[in-house]
Amino acid sequence: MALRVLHTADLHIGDRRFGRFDPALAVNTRLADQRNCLRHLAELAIAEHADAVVIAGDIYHSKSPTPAEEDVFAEFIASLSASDIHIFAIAGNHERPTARGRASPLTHIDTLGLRHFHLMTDPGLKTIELPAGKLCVIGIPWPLRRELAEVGLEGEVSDPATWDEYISRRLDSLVPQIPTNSTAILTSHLWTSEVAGRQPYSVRGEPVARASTLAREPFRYIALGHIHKNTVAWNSPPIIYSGGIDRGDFTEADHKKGVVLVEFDGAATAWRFIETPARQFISIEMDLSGFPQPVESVSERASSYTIAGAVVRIEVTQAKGDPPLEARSLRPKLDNPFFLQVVRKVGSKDGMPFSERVFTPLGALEEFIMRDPELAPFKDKLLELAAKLAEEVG
Ligand SMILES: [Mn+2]
Repeated sequence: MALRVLHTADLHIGDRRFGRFDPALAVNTRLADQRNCLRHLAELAIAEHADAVVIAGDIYHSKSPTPAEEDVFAEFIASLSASDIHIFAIAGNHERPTARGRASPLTHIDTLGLRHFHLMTDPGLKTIELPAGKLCVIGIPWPLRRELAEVGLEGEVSDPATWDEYISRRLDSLVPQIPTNSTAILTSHLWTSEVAGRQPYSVRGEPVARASTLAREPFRYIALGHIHKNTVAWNSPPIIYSGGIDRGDFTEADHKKGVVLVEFDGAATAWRFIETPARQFISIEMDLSGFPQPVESVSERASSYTIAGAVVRIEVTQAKGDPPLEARSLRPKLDNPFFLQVVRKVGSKDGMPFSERVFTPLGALEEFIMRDPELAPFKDKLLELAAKLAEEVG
């Protein structure tokens, strides 16, 4: 009988980027995207007869999620446990409190003592009995500086070797506790040097381990979180970042988002990536210098994309004196984008852009208000008051 585990991470429930504040529900519209992806994930786990779901950290986007955000995760836990699917979770950097003993957004769920919910707030190990055999999960949450001393380390956090040694010492004490005849998995939230080396920026003192440090006997699979792009860091045993389940920004426009379904059948480990219904992000760049009808030019180009329901960024370069491309004139010409962002670059005579955006003081205020979901519903009133104020001060 095969044992099946669904690996996910970086859910970032409560990430509000590219959403709008919905005054009726008092939530950001992106929360519905996160709920949608999680519902899809629960349905997938049930349809694929998963025994367990492993969440490798960053369930929430912040350490203090709102009640509506907590409800999205509660619904996920409820639908899995109702289908007898276990959930293993560790905290990522977004939700792990830096002070020992302080409650995380996951603490209260753990306190409920649900039979199917297994939280590892600190490095630890949990074993459950399943019809297909014993499943043992070692969890190492996002490592904190204060934990270095717990394993007798005083190294420099900017030195990757310090973090690698930290992970190694944690595994030295945890691995011998793995029960015999169990299928063992490691889950953690951190960089791996194999992946960090491919990044255009350094890991800046963040926790990092070598894949070879993680790839210990008897681990059959290593479920990682922190990198939002689905990435295979090591082949045997598989060390994989599932990546997030929804897109967060334009750097992920071309990434496939999804989860990893792992199957342990006897001595064999097989896995496959399954896509989630992530929000589409579309970025269109155009040089419209000297074009008399920028709205028409952009809407014509946009017609070759599926704009409906997408987060759309239009980046145009215009010449000084061109009729400025404005989002409010463009929006009605587009097929119902979920979010529209227009970025104008104005070129000088020699064609070199000298300014990213052109703002009047009130225009700048409007931009500021629209970026804040709490302020956005009161935009008109705030702008009216600001205009009065501007008049008064002359
Ligand atoms: Mn993270």
